[in-house]
Amino acid sequence: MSNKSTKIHKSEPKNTLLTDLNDDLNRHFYYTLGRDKTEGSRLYLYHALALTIRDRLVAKCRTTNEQRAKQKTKKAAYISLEFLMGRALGNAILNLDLEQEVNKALKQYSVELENVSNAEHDAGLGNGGLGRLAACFLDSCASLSLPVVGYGIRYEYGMFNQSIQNGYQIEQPDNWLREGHPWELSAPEQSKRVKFFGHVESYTDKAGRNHRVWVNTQDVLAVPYDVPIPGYKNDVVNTLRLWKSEATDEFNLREFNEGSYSDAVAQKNLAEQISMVLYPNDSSENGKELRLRQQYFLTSASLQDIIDNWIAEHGENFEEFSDFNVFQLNDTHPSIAVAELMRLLVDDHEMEWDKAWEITTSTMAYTNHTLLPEALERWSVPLFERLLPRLLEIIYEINARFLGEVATKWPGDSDKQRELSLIEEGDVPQIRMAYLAIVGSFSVNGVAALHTELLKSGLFNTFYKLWPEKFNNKTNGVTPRRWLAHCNPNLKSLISNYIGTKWVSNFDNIKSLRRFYDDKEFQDKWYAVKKSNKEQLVDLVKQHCDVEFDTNMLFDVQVKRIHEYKRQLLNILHVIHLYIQICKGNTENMTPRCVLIGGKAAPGYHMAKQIIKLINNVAEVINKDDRAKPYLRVAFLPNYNVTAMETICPATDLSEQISTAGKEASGTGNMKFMMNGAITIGTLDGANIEILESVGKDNFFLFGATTEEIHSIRNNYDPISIINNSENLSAVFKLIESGHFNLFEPHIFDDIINAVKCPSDPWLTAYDFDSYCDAQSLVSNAYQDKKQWLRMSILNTASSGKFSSDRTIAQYSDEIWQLKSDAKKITDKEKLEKQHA
Ligand code: 26Q
Repeated sequence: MSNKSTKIHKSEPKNTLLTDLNDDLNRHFYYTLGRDKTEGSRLYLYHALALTIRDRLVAKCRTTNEQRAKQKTKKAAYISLEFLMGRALGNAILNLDLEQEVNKALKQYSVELENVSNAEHDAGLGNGGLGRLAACFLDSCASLSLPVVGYGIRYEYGMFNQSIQNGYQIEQPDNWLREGHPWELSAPEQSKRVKFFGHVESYTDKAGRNHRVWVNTQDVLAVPYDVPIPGYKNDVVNTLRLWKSEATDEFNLREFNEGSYSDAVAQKNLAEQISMVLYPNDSSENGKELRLRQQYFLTSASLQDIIDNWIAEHGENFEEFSDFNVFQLNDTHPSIAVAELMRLLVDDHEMEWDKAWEITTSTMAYTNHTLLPEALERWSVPLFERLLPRLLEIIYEINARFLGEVATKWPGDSDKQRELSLIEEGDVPQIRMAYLAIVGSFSVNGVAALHTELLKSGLFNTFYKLWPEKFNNKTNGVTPRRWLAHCNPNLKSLISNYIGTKWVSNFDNIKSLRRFYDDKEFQDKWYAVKKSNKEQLVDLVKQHCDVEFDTNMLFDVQVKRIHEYKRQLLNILHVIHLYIQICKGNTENMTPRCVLIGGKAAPGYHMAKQIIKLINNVAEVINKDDRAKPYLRVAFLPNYNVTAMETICPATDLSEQISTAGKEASGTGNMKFMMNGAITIGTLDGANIEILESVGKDNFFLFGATTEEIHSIRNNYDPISIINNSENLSAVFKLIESGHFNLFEPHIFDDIINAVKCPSDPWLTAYDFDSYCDAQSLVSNAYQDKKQWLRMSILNTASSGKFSSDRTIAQYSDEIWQLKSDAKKITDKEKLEKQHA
């Protein structure tokens, strides 16, 4: 799928051979896979259909690459340790506009597309928001016809599978490749070598120039696997290139020849370990050597790939390199790219330092995704020195020159030097990766308006003073193809019947729905769609949680990674509050609710795991209590993932976005729910603020302390007196402390209780409780006015235009990457071809 391979084959088969999808499906089923109808299992049909679709993707990918090679356009590389792609089949069928043909072809096998699609494993190569954002971005880049390549790691094991035993999270490996991955094509001939360990030597060449050489290294091979990324009905197919690590041949041979077979095998294992498993987003995993090896492996292989492609076209002339290339670093995870590009240019391509620095700082752009200081990556200098000795030298050199600049700006200010240095002093000095990313990039962006403001005024304030022009905001978005058109087909049809189909590729158009928010007939249809989506979720919850949800009740949903700042705890405290009201008989006028919570806790995150246990125990008590049944049902959905969200967000009435203000950089689940007509209950945090601005305060349930208030609250925060002064919260605590939810498991919730009661509780759970309950009663009242709720629901979808990742990517492209869309040229070319035919 790369440019190179397309040049070789002069007599490739004509695309026109791929006309009859039915024939292709049969051919792949009977011949490629060697099956016959009696063995027509779902899995084989899935594979046959995937190969059928893949053929079409490969053909379009080739045309896309050929066009771009001719046009010599600027390209962006989106470098990310995570791409949370989910399933590919349904998305590809939608984007290639093959729904009808596929349904027709499947008739002969007497199966529905949905059943075939269910055989696909999620590509779970990410933890959560950051990884899924990368996947939405790829969809938007292809749909906007932008030349963007994704670079990531082909993890053998993705995000762990979660099951629940006795209320506790159990992690199981996600062997997602076991049954084959039909979407990838490997290109071993384009493998790259990545160096590790060894040491650095110097020599002076004949011209008297000093060189540093990194020698005696242990090399690992990076083998590319390309995954096609189709644009929406535009014939563009971009590429996601995922690297797999393998041992180099001579590496094995050397050990083997020395008679040490087991050492050779051990070395091979060490090399293959690099792409073995995705790291969970877990503070206990910080500083792990294997993670640094993954980061360098991805970065080095990807930069080499881009430079090799450049040299194939331009030779060793890098004059125009930065006019044609830009790199977007998805958080600090690949930020070693700054030093690696310097190394490749200076050491391997013999460029002067200043010239190389000019290229680096005009091609690197960095996106920050967190405001939590503890989440900022640091690597110990001794580890770096052992693993990547040449890169450490380069970082020292970058730092020395940078601190020179700092001294010019703030002469004699040694505090500033210490504050901004890429190296943090201490017993074991640490490299501050975010600082390396800022110093080496021409653009630094946050992912929501508030987040960017907080970066500028807080975490990166001094850098902002030094280089205000680098800082910019790019509010996140999600792709309306997967998150509305694909996952909510009934709503897609309803919307299209009223406003036409343009909204799928131009999501601004969704605002035309506003005209119908008060239209009785439209409302009735809207209601019917939501109801049928809720039926699907009822089935899912029944199957995976063994809890009966009822479509007449309010579906109140919080699904996301489990983290204290996201405050699943606040949610469950409110559930307990409702339960107390039921037990007291205060049920007059109570709105019946089904509360669904789902998400994974990092394996080493004790508190998050305790919260899962509490949710499950509370659910068990409430669901067993007949008094609660008409009013309240609670379920914890195990193994929340992309595919589960595709059933959850179309069925949700109320979207819980309740993080402590100033902690959630953006959030993207909030956008998926909004698009599907859920109403948000949320704090003024991350992109919630922009959602509220778009939909208006009458269509959003706002509560909680603001970021500014939080600073002053912290100074004399006294949660115990807050609890004592709140009738509701003290009742909730009394019930938990009585052991009502852990009758035979004494003290298991003590940590949680103490955390909320602690004056230094960073998440201010007790502080926001009453305000949250007030907002929840407004929700309950609003839901009883069915017509009013429908109006709000329609207005939420109609106001979600801004939250399309197409808008986000257009801004990245215009304001950071400066790419040109090749949409028009490709269409023109196709027109010409058609004329010739
Ligand atoms: C770090 C060190 C070692 C191992 C793993 C990690 C690690 C891995 C993943 C650290 C962080 C992540 C992921 C972070 C993430 O998903 N952040 C979310 O990004 C979204 C997209 O911008 C935002 O919407 C969310 O607010 C933000 O939390």
